[in-house]
Amino acid sequence: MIPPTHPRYRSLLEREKLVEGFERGLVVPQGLIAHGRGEAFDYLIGEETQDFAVRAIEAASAALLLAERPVVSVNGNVAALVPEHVVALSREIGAKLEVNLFYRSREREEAIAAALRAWGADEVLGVGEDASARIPELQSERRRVSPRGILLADVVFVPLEDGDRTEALRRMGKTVITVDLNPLSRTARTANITIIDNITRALPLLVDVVKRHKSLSRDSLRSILEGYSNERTIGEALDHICKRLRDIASSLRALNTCGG
Ligand code: PTJ
Repeated sequence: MIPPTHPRYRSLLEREKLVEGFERGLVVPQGLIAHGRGEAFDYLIGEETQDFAVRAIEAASAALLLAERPVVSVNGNVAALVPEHVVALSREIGAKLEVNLFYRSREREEAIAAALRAWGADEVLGVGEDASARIPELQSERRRVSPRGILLADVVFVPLEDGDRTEALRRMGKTVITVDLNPLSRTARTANITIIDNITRALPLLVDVVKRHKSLSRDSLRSILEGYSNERTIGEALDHICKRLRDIASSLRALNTCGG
C-alpha cells in the first residue's frame, strides 16, 4: 500500500496498476519496460501537461469529432492504466473500441475486452475471429485488425503505439492520433497528431475537451484542426526539454558558486 503522502505517489500508483495488469494477463513484460521509457521522458518534461500537449489534445478532439468512422485502439498498457477513460472517450465521440496488440494472444484479447466491459463498454472489436483483416505490409500477428473497426476507420486513436504500425496506418490513408511521452519516437514523428504527455493525464483531459467541443460547429472544429502542426508540437516539446535541463543545470551551478 503506497501512502498518498509519498512525494512520488502518482508515479508509484501507475507502476502498481501496470504490475496488477501484468498479473491479470492484460500487460506483457515488455509493457513494463515501455512504461519505464515513458517515465524517463515524463521526468524530462516535468511530469505536468505542457501547453504543446494541450494544443495537441484540442486538435485530437476536433479530429475525433469530425471523423465519420473513428476507432479507439486499446493495448495492454492502456487497458491497465486508463480503462475508464478510453471507454468514456469512445462513448463521447461515438467511436468503436478495438483491442489491437503488438504481442497478440487470444487470452490477452479476452482479458482486455473484459476489463473494458467492466467499465461499461458494450462492444469491443478485435477479439478472436473478429481480428480477421490485415494491415498491408506488416508481418505476423501484429497486422491483424477488425474489418468492422480499424480497417474501415478514417481516424484512429492509437495511444502508445509502435512505429511500424503507425507508418502502415498512415500509408492506408488514415488520420493517426497518438499519445507518446517520447517526442523522438517514430510513432510521435509519423502520427498526424501526437499528444506528448503521460496517458494518465492526457486521457481525462481529452474526454473533458471533447465534451466542451461537442457544442462547436464543424467549421470551428475544422479551423482548430487546420491550425495544428505536429512538427511544431514536436519541436516545442524538444525545446521545452532543452530549456528545462539548461535551467536546472544553471540553478545547480549557481548553488555551487554560493557554496564556494
Ligand atoms: O499490449 P501490447 O502487446 O500491444 O504491447 C504494448 C507495448 C507498449 C509493449 C508496445 O506497443 C510497445 O512495445 O510499444 P513501444 O514501441 O515501446 O512504444 C511505446 C511508447 O509509449 C514509447 O515511446 C514510450 O515512451 C511511450 N509510453 C510508455 N508509457 C507511456 C508512454 N507514453 C505516454 N504515457 C505513458 N504512460
